[in-house]
Amino acid sequence: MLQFFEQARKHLENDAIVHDGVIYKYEQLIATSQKYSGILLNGSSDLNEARVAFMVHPGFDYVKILWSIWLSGGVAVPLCITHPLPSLEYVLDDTQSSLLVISKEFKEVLATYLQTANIRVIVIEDVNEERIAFPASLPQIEKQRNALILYTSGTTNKPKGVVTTHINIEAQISTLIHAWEWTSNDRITCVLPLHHVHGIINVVGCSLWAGATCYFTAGFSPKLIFNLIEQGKLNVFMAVPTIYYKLIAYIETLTMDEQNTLRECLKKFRLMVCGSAALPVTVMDKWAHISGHLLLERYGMTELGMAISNPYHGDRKAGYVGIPLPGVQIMLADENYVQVVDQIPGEILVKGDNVFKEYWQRPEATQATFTKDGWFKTGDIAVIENGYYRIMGRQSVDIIKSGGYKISALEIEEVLRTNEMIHDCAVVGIDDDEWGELIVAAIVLKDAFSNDFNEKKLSDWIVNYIASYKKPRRYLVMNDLPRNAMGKVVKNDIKKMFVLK
Ligand code: MCA
Ligand code: AMP
Repeated sequence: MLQFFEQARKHLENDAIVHDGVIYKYEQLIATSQKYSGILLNGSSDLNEARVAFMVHPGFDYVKILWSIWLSGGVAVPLCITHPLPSLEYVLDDTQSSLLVISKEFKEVLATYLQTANIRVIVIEDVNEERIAFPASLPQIEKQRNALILYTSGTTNKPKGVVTTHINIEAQISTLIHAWEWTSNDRITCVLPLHHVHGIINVVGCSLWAGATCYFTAGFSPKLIFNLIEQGKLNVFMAVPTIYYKLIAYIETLTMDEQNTLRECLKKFRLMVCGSAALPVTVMDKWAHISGHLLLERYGMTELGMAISNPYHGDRKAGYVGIPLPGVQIMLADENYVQVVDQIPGEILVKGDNVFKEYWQRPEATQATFTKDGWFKTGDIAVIENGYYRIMGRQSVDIIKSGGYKISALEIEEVLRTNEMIHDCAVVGIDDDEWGELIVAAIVLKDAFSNDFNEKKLSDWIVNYIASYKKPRRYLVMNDLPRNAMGKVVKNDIKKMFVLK
């Protein structure tokens, strides 16, 4: 029996999920997931690692589908609910998913795909749960089997599927359960998207493993979050720095009385965590002033779950991500993968059960990302100072972190180059207080459009091909891109031009 299910069985009477005011107990979550496994299995005894894509709003439906995929032996492929069709098709084709589970409202965006694709489709609203029987039996799942494929952007133009096994997921969750002292009395709200690790593992995975309660609100809304907080519903909160920035901005619009009420409620929290991108010290300080809490910053990656964390008890140092989590081995290394000494920066290398298995059907990329000794190369640079790790940046200028999302500059450039107006382009991220980095693009126009550039038209066009969070927010029209003697675009010069602009 998979551990997540064993865990849930210990807490049958507890509230697992609260969604739109409806309470779902663990007992109900277990029963419904089992019933849905029967639907997915459709008479077979085991999905045998078939990829099952699902496009479902965060909430009870999302969790029941995820669990039913795992119970029936499938590999879960959560689709981003805001992606345009080309990005969805890319994931569906790349994973060769044979089954797709969707909420009714996503039929429209998938319409052209559904007309031609050879895939079994289940629309949740078309299933009458009352009338489904429990499957006669469920398969025995070995923990080394594949469990999840999440797509991550990197230094290639197309995102890669990160495959994690049940062993990996259990390691990623259990280290956080211990390190952050999760219990069944905890209550958290999920405000993050559920096609990435932060939401899936840290928030939903950990809370349901602990027998705690996870509240779902409709998307990210400071007002809804504070409503829950004021009602005393929550005692744990986790988010990316941009969300804390936005919550602070919202609080500053409230009256002093309202701020004081909120402060009293926030003081009662036991834990507030921040990560996925560097937490600016100014945000940490302001949040401490508002809430009385020093945010616990940690470092993670889709390929790893969480790897380094400030302590739950003890010093949480601003600007530092802490120390390695239990079960996670970290080494800082030079360009030859030789360990560097303290206070000398090096690339973060990681080993442990938490580390992913492979990039889906990309053996060369998988091989290239591990050293000969089996260390995973993160591409992030850090230094150890007084025992604490400080992230100094990334090796590649082509990886941008905006709003907590990892975004490939190359992927955006590839799309921009297909636009009729554009001859050449270079995408970079520039520092931004709210978003961490803001995506911007330097473009060289084709002659026919040199006097006729319409930024809005380009901006409206691009979201047909990439998610809106990947959209460049500013453009700079140039005659030529700056290049070095080898003819390579000098992206750091482009960054400076935007800052000066
Ligand atoms: C949206 N907008 C942006 C960006 N995104 N502007 C600049 N840069 C951006 N990146 C604009 C929109 O165009 C819109 O403006 C307005 O902001 C609101 O858009 P919306 O999509 O509604 O934004 P939101 O709901 O306010 O979203 C902000 C957000 C979201 C909640 C911070 O970005 C988010 O959920 N981020 C978390 C991503 C995440 O989970 N990352 C973890 C990856 P207009 O109205 O003018 O058009 S896992 C990971 O990194 C590892 C494992 C780890 O360590 O955790
Ligand atoms: P993702 O692939 O979306 O999981 O993003 C992982 C990347 O986010 C890491 O490789 C880091 O570059 C970055 N990251 C995560 N947490 C932090 C943090 N606390 N400080 C700085 N960067 C972070």
